[in-house]
Amino acid sequence: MDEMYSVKMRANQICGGKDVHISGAERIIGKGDIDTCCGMLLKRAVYHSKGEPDFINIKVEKIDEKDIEYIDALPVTTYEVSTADEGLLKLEELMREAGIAKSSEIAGMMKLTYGMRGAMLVDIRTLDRLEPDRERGVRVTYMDGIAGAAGVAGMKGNETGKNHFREALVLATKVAACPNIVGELCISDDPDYVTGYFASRNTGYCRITRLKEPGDSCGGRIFLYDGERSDVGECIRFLEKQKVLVRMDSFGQDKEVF
Ligand code: WAQ
Ligand code: MG
Repeated sequence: MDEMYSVKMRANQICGGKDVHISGAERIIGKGDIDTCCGMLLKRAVYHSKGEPDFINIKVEKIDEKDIEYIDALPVTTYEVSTADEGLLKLEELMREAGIAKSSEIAGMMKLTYGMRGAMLVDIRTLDRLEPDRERGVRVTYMDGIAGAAGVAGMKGNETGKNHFREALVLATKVAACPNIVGELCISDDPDYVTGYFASRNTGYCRITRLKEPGDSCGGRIFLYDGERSDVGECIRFLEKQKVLVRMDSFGQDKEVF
């Protein structure tokens, strides 16, 4: 196997003295794809619909193949809804299905995620926020998808390599495999991407076709924690540090998507 590298991109804008997140991405690729990958991620940052970044950071790091955990992608279900309100109700219903009682309070917390680079980590019993840095949130890194015969996973998508669904499925699969995480809520902060999801080991990856109105740049993620406080550190370590490749093969090598 080719030597493996982690590539991370993040782009920020300085807005009234405050750092605002514009774009970020995580990849795990072979050595031969470093230049293509960096080029695509740079393009994605520079031409982002959230605005022009003041800073773009690309970090390339060699990783050891032995440290990578392989996980199968969550099964996917799509729920068609016609309004954002209907979508939010569906989101709450799915949370309850996953055994989360305080679903409407948690859905309401999505309003507080604006501008965060990472996700909120919320205790489902107390609704306490568990992220060490609440402005930044917890950022899941070191993951990518592999799609067998489709070649280097994730090089497909639009001209900047962005494929919302594929990247979200990779992230959600890693998060669902994390100890003590019982669910995840996500709404894109990209103004024109209105499909979001709820994901968990119980429900799989549940796409909801409308969770906000077009043109709205609000969005974010909440990871739902159920466990002892003493285990939060291990949970965050897995999210931030564990190297994961997600097998997307069950999606039948759909070259359009992957
Ligand atoms: N770790 C933690 N939080 C993240 C990460 C990460 N690696 N990446 C993004 N976030 C948070 C951050 O607050 C962003 O503002 C927010 O999530 C949204 O990120 O099936 O595109 O990259 O079609 O805009 C859902 C796809 C797409 C649904 C979600 O999210 C579908 C999307 P975005
Ligand atoms: Mg975004």
